[in-house]
Amino acid sequence: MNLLPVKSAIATLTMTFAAIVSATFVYAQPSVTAIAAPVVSQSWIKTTIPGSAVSAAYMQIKSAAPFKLIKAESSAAGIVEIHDMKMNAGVMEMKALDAIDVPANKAVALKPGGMHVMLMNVKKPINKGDKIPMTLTFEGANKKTVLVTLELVARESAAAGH
Ligand SMILES: [Cu+2]
Repeated sequence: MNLLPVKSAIATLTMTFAAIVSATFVYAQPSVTAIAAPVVSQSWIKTTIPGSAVSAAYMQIKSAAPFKLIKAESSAAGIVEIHDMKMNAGVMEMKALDAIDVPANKAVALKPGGMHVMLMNVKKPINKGDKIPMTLTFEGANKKTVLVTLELVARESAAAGH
């Protein structure tokens, strides 16, 4: 019999907690939708050269709010990294980047000879017209991340390297 008041106290607490949670949720909802995810266009991926298990993906990224591209993943490759290429003493050098800055309203181009998403340990040859899935993780100024999924169509590229 003594348990009854305790139980109802718990019930009251639970209800209060639920009210707080739903109030927060309602408040948070508009701010989540206010920051739109970056828009990726003109995306494509290079066909693999026979005997080679590397490829590179290119695209244009544009966003109304500042973001950083912090990660790229694809089920088609064992390793996916964000790379940049620079001429160093007459030699093209490639290096891994931690992130690519995407400023507000300024298109960022990943293109042959420049920044690219590098795929290594590609699981099977990528042929012309193949569709390769990719997921990009962008981090906003608020440190929240958004995922953008792509389907990259494979194209042959005359450009050497990546
Ligand atoms: Cu590379």
